[in-house]
Amino acid sequence: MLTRIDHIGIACRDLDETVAFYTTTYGFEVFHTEINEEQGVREAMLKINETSDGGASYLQLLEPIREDSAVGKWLAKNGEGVHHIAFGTADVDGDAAAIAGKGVRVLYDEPRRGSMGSRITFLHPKDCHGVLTELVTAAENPGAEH
Ligand code: MC0
Repeated sequence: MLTRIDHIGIACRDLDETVAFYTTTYGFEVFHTEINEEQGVREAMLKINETSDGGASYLQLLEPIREDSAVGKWLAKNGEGVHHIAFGTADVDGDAAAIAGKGVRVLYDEPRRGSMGSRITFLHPKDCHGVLTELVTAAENPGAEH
C-alpha cells in the first residue's frame, strides 16, 4: 500500500546553489547528502515532515554527475524543475508487482538502491500521465550512514 509522498525529486544544475535557495528561502534543513553512482546523481534530501506511517516526506534535490544520466538528459531537454514524484510503501516489491499487473511499465526487474539505503523502482512516465513515478521502501533507519 502506498502510504505517503516519500519525496519530490527536483532536477538542478548546481546542487549547492539550489540547496542554498531552499534553506535560506524556506528554512528547510539538509537531512542527508550522497552520490548515487548508479543513478548518476549527487543529491540532497531536505526533510519536510514526518508522516503517520512512521516515515517522512522530503524534497530531493538532484544534480547530474553525467550528461547521459536520466537527470542529465532530462535537464538538457527541459531545464530545471520537478523531475519525479515518489510514493512510500512498506512493500516496494509487492506494490510494483501489483501495479505492473495493471499494465503500467515498471522499469526495474528488482528494486535498486535509492537514497539513504532505500529500495526503489520507477514507473514509466508515459504510463502515468506524463509523471515519472518512483516507489520507495525506506531503510529501517534512514538517518544512519548508508
Ligand atoms: C523522460 N520523460 C519524462 C521524464 N523523463 N517524462 C516525465 N518526467 C520525466 N522525468 C519522457 C521524455 O520526455 C520522452 O517523451 C520519453 O519519456 C522518453 O524519454 P527519453 O528522454 O528518450 O529517455 P529514456 O527513454 O532513455 O529514459 C526515460 C526514463 C529514464 C524514464 C525511462 O529517465 C529512467 O529510467 N528513469 C528512472 C531513473 C531516474 O530517473 N533516475 C534519476 C533519479 P517524448 O514524448 O519526448 O518521447 S535517481 C533517484 O531519484 C534516486 C536516487 C532516489 O530517489 O533514491
